[in-house]
Amino acid sequence: MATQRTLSIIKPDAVAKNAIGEIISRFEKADLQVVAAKMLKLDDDKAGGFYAEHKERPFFKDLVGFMTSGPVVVQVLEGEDAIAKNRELMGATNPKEAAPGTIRADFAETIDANAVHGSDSPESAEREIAYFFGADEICPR
Ligand code: IDP
Repeated sequence: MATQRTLSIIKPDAVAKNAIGEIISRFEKADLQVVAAKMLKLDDDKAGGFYAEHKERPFFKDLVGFMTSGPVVVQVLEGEDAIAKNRELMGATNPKEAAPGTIRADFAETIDANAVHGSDSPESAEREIAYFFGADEICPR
């Protein structure tokens, strides 16, 4: 499997719990390197555009409300099989169904405030990374 990049977001609930370091530590221990990172307070347009594919879903308004409720940390992670590896570290979307030891199992309680986002395919990784970072903000080792 080739080296990939994926977009990770530490969501407002995990930032509020002071869990930024513990979550990033899990990425690093799994051999994912942070090659770009910044803290942002999203507005409705930025959060809504990011989740545009969910626009018609009943939870869209709540999702945007949650993602704008406090600062987030967005990062580009790089490594072997980074997209699937990050999804594995994150656990299932619903923390109640997330495997023990995953980020969502350990840091989240509900599906609407589930600690982290991670790209789910190479196509979404490419779109999502470009949504938050210019090429000059990414620093491969
Ligand atoms: P993912 O984050 O695991 O990729 P998606 O299905 O892409 O999951 O959903 C995006 C986000 O929308 C989820 O992380 C979660 O915060 C929120 N979400 C998904 N399904 C529901 C739901 O049924 N109720 C409330 N929020 C939801």
